[in-house]
Amino acid sequence: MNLPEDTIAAVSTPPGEGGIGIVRLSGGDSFLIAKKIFRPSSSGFNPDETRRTICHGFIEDPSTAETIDEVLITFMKSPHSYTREDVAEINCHGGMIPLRRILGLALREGARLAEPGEYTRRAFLNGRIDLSQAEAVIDIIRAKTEQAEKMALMQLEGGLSIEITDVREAITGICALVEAHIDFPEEDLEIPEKDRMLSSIMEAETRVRILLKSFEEGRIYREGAAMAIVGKPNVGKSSLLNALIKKDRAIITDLPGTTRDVIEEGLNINGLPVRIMDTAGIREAHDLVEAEGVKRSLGALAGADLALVVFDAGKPLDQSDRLIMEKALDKRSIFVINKCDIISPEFDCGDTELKCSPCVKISAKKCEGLEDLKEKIFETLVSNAGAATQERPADILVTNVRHKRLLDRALEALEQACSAIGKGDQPEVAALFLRESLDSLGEIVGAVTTDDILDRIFSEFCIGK
Ligand SMILES: Nc1nc2c(ncn2[C@@H]2O[C@H](COP(=O)(O)OP(=O)(O)OP(=O)(O)O)[C@@H](O)[C@H]2O)c(=O)[nH]1
Ligand SMILES: [Mg+2]
Repeated sequence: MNLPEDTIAAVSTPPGEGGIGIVRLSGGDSFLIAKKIFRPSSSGFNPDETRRTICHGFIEDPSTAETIDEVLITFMKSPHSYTREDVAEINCHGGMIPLRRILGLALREGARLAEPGEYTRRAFLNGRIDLSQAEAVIDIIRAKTEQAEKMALMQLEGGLSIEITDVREAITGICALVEAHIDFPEEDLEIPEKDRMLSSIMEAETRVRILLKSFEEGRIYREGAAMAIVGKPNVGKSSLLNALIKKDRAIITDLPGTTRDVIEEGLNINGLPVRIMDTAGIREAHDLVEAEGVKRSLGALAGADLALVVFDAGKPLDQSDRLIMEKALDKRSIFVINKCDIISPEFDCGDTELKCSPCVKISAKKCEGLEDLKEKIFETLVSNAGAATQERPADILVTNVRHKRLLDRALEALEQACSAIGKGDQPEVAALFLRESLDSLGEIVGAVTTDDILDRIFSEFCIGK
């Protein structure tokens, strides 16, 4: 990897009209280029003398002396900038024309157009942040929920990097021990030493497993959740869908077996994107179409993060209800007792079977109890997702798929190293696996990396970041 030498420029604000637009220059010549196209409004302007300074003035085309725009320029001297290089940020009016013309002048005076993510790539190459922190920058820009943004910010603050670096150091120590034995093949490992190695590797495995678990916990915030409404026919599933999305989306009739297909709609619950699926009532099908509908209901249930199992309070619980409870047994579910406006004296809300999951009483028809239900949905879906646990502080959190894959690989390699030592294989074998785990973990923070990996990561950024 070569350290960058040239000076780059790009528009760093999104396209379209805005109050302010920013053209950003970074690199050794950025002050020089900015000064060529800038006429300061007061004398005594010398950005080279301070770490950071803001100057007011005008952008002028040096070849024609035409004024392009009135601007403020922030000059940040290396290393006191985002990229650790000299950076000049030109704040102009936020229209396409001034932005394009100022960028054009910067390019004409010697800058090169920045590639996507190149500023952040430079911040990484110049050692200001590591790779996982650079990736957190993309996640912050793309976050769709407040919680996802909070998680990415924690990653930017470096908790994950410190943990990974720490685990790598521990593995390096074990690796040194194992490699010491490569030079003395005739000496077998002594039992206590072997046990010590094994327990150190297992300790590293545990730390990697904790990180992997945090990825699963945070998934809902990144991707949203899928929620299936299931129950026997006519309990009010479609009525519930319509009530939740406040639209007359699904057909409602008093004939059991009205819904035949899975009907999907999106809903935002406290900032969490939830895909709701209304499904066909589950029962012994009466015809081919209904049979297919029931199959799809079960498919939707299987793929959902949460099941709303709906019961009709107008009738006592029966065998069909129990069958559906059973099918949802291995799912996170909420029992929804619907039609509470016409609750039958035979319906027992205190039924022990209803105690297996959180239970909410509603009337879909009268739109009652829906706020309670939404609260419960949110609670159940995100119960402590990403929060600190006994084994993990809140700021050590894996949110990125690339990191998850590398952690999977590292864990597998550690397990193989353990088994090689356990079986009494040549120490070279264990050393090889330990090195592999070190490399995988190193790729997360960028300690081990190639231009290829960097290209792939930074191509996901927008230009100007
Ligand atoms: N009184 C009362 N009736 C309701 C309530 N919710 C739904 N219903 C009625 O129950 C009947 C069935 O409602 P749907 O929403 O079609 O029930 P479903 O579970 O989707 O039925 P299928 O699609 O056939 O499985 C309709 O007549 C609704 O008006 C409620 O909260 N109170
Ligand atoms: Mg229906």
